[in-house]
Amino acid sequence: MSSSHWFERAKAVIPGGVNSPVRAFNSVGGTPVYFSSGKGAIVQTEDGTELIDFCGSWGPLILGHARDEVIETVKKTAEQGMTFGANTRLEAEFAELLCHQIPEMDMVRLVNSGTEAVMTAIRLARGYTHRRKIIKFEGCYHGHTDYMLVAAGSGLLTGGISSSAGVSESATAEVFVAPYNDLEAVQAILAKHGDDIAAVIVEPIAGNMGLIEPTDGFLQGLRDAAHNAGTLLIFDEVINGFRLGPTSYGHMCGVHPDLTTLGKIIGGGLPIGAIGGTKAIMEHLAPLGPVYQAGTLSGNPVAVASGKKTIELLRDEAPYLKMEILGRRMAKGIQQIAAKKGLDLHCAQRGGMFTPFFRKQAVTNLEDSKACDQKAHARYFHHMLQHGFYTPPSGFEVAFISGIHTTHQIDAFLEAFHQFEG
Ligand code: KE4
Repeated sequence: MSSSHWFERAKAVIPGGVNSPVRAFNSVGGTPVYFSSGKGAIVQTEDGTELIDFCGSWGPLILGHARDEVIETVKKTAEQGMTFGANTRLEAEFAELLCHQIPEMDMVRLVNSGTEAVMTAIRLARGYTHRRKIIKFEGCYHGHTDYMLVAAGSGLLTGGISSSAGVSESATAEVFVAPYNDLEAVQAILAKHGDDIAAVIVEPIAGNMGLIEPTDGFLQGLRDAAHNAGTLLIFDEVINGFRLGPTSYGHMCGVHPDLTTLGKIIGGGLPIGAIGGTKAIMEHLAPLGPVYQAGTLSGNPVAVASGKKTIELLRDEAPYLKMEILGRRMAKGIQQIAAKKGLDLHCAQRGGMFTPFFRKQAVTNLEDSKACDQKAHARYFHHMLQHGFYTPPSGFEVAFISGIHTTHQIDAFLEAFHQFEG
């Protein structure tokens, strides 16, 4: 049965036929591709085709699909029992590993998604500071908690909406939004409302309006401004965590947030999220402290085993230089081909992450990203798909090169891109 067959069946019983809006191909058009299996960088589809995958399930698959050692440990763990709702040694071992890899984290609490991690981090910041208001950035996406759905990125941008119906005014009234990379805007908000701001939350490297890096001094500036205002700084590293090194981006760049949220990679492909921070803050979480948070499947052995094995492999193999080299080869190749063809395109890249922005100038914030030619992106997406390459079906996302992709696959991508006429 084909993708369109399954899409028609799904639409009858799942809203929009998808369990997450970005998969609906709304911004690129056409019928969403149904995957049937994956191994390494290759996926098979229900249409009997094979694709080289540069979406990687939106980030978790830094080791590629179905990495043998991860599958092995998941199978073995599951055979011992899927979940207990009681403590397991695995949770302690995984928490020790995460805190070892991210030295700024004294403690960590596991949850089941990035959204849950952010929701908990915000509640913890409010409980710890006894303040209410939050500062976030336009185009950053922090999951679908009510008050984070303001000028959010990812699927909201893809769907052309900047916030969601069903979110109460009171929830969003407590959120200030600043342009990404605009430190002065943050300083102005803190100057006026500082003593009521619980936290500033930011993606240290933005990945939900396409790939946008922080300008020099932006993150340190946020760190200093938050500290001076008695406000917590939260790095949402659901994408960035373990993406550029076997640790957090905060540890790598030397700007240490008060709280870090994690997800995606730390689950190795299974549902997971985490909040980590200093003991002084984290001990405000129940059952020790007054900030409540809970989850039936939080820290379940199967997801933890998958994540722990993934982090151990990243620690031991450190495929990061390889991903940087392949990422630069990709971005440089795309840039050179676009220039030859006279295409207005700027390819952002960091490590294994890249986004071809369909405009000439560099992109530093949401306004720039929205000014890109999304129709050209859609044509690029379908051209690459027809040539056997799966990239994120949205111009407001990041494509991922994993530790398993090869130079040959990058060159094959570039060869296909060379035939793209814009
Ligand atoms: P989840 O609840 O989807 O696990 O994580 C939410 C989240 C939080 N923070 C950041 C920085 C994120 O990027 C995300 C989720 N990322 C999107 C794609 N960029 C998930 C894809 C989807 O919504 O299907």
